[in-house]
Amino acid sequence: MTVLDPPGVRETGVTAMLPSLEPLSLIADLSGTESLDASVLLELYRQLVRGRRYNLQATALTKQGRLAVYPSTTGQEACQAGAVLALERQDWIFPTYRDTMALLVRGVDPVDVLTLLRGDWHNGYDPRAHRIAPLSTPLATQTPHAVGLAHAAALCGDDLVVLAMIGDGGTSEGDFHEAMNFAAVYRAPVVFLVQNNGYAISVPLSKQSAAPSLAHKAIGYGMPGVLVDGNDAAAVYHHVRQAAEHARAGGGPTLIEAVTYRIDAHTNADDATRYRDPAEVEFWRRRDPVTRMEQHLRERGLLDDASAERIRKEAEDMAEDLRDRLGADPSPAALDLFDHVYARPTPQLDEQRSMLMQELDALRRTNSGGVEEAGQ
Ligand SMILES: Cc1ncc(C[n+]2csc(CCOP(=O)(O)OP(=O)(O)O)c2C)c(N)n1
Repeated sequence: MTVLDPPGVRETGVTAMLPSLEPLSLIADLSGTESLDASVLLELYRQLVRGRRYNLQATALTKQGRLAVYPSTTGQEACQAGAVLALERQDWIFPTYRDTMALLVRGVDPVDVLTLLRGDWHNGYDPRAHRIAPLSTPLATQTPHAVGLAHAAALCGDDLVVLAMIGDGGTSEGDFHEAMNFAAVYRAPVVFLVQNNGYAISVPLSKQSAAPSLAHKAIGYGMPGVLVDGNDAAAVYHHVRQAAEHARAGGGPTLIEAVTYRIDAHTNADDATRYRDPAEVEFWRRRDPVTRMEQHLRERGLLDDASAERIRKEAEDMAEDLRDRLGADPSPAALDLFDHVYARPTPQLDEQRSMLMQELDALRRTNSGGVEEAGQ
């Protein structure tokens, strides 16, 4: 596979000021990824195809009014698949709103993945069962949580690593800096994965950070920083796995910057043509992570037409099932509102619950029809 050109590092002369043993490794060769098992590469490809189809389907559902909001990862699938497949089953993931494909790769039901973005239940999946924290909409708040869980696990002697996912814009938040510092000082078993997709909504990276790369930020905290081609699933897999093994062995955290691109708008509520040049989008389309992996597998004789078709069909079936099940309108019961506030309801909540119950009963008596269902 080819590496990214350009690698995303600006020539600012800052590199010259780094200590000679600077911990940043610029990923400019293929070492490590070439030795990956064929089964790993094929699974990466399967997840890329599935993720791309899921992105298309979720975007279509927003247009049909079936999904309130969807932050697409079209173009970023290699980061999502590579990072999650590199983890062990017991490892935790702390995702942002954009990382729904990561949940899919972990095995969460696609409908449950989208529940929050549909404006339905507050969280569609059980975080403990899947070892995935809720999707975080406030930027970077998930990073100190990720470090806290990792540090607690280390104190308890639990063998687990935490993947803290964040966007390039999120790295400007105070929470991110506190999380990085705490993780480095306590050698918490965390892998910070920054998906640098070039923009924080309409704000380009050049207005976000003056650092030569986001991976360089690791240096100030005293942890290794790695800059990786985020459109190369094998490279992301390899480097996240290395960082996770380093953390698992007690080596502490690593910051990985995966350079990628958000092909779609920020969400369905955004018009990216107002701030992006079509030529730039075209540049990145030519570096599509799905076609790159397919080409690589075909060149190595690891993929033929029949297996490509089988993988495509599996992704199509997933999309059809998602369409069918998300097409049904949810019918939440009004009183469930009170069931998920506190483990033990407060007297005030009990009082409000019975008030609502009485109102619904009264409505039901005067209007024996549609309202009755809402109160079920
Ligand atoms: C604390 C906070 N401030 C502002 C916002 C509004 N906001 C939502 S997404 C976003 C851009 C984030 O960009 P980035 O971190 O690069 O992630 P991306 O959306 O590109 O994946 C902003 C500013 C927010 N959600 N939380």
